Amino acid sequence: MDVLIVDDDAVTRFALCSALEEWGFIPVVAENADQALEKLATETTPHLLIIDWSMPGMSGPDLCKHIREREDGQFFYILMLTGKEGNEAIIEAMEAGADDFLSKPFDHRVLKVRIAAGSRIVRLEQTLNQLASRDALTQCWNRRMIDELFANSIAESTRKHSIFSLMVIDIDHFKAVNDTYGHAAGDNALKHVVNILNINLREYDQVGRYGGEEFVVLLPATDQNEAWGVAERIRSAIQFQPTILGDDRKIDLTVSIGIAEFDRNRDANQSAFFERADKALYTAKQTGRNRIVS
Ligand code: GH3
Ligand code: MG
Ligand code: MG
Ligand code: MG
Repeated sequence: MDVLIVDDDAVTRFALCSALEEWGFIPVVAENADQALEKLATETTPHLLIIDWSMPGMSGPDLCKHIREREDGQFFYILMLTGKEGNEAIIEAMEAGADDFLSKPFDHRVLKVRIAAGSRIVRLEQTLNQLASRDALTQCWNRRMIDELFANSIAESTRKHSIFSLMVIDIDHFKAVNDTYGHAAGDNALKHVVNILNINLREYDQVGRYGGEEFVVLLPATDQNEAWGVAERIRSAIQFQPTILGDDRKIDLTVSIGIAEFDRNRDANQSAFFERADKALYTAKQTGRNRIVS
């Protein structure tokens, strides 16, 4: 687990780094609040923070307030490690948003157990996040999360005038799969489909399970023609790569896909845009399945 150390004193930073490494953490260092905020904006955002009080520029308590006021909903566990001591300092630090408080000079064994307590909370938060955002069966985004990502994509596309396409995928005659092979085999087929989606999509495309056997894919920076190419790759991969069951039986599947490219002038809102892709999917079903319609 990454731990961000924010302290203007090089000796303290060095002591904390070596202690944290010894305890199995990965230390990330910042000399002031600005550097700390930069480190929090990176991809491997540390969620456990040790923050000094007195620093040039923004103080530790002000940095705590700043982090708590961010709107991105991320959780950070903050231990304030400071030369200050006494109840007034504890109250001020924790009112500013710190989760814990320790005075310098600190006892290494005390810091170790405090950090262990913080890392338990960070892990719990990560588990909760995972449960709240992922589909338990396939591990792709759940409906709540893909809806949120979808709203963000539309906002970004509107703001930046960037292109963005949407794909709605529904497995054909899936009820018959359950009826023929059983519900557990049907579950395996759903996982297999999500694997194929992940293999055939780019890293920044997002897959969500929208309903039982229906998936939504967000394709940033993709126009309708490119989306069609991606959809065709997926359609054909699913048709020609059956799910292999443990007893060597195979489940052949096909999917129908509706695609639409976001058009600010035409799509009044998120649901109007979704509606266009969903209508295309409906047409794909009506005209024979195992096909793409835009
Ligand atoms: P269509 O080609 O028109 O989409 O037909 P369909 O049979 O796929 O569609 P329908 O909506 O009638 O049936 C969907 C089926 O998906 C019914 C339901 O039992 C199955 N299903 C939904 N969620 C799950 C799941 O989590 N696991 C399994 N095994 N089956 C599921
Ligand atoms: Mg200091
Ligand atoms: Mg279906
Ligand atoms: Mg369906």
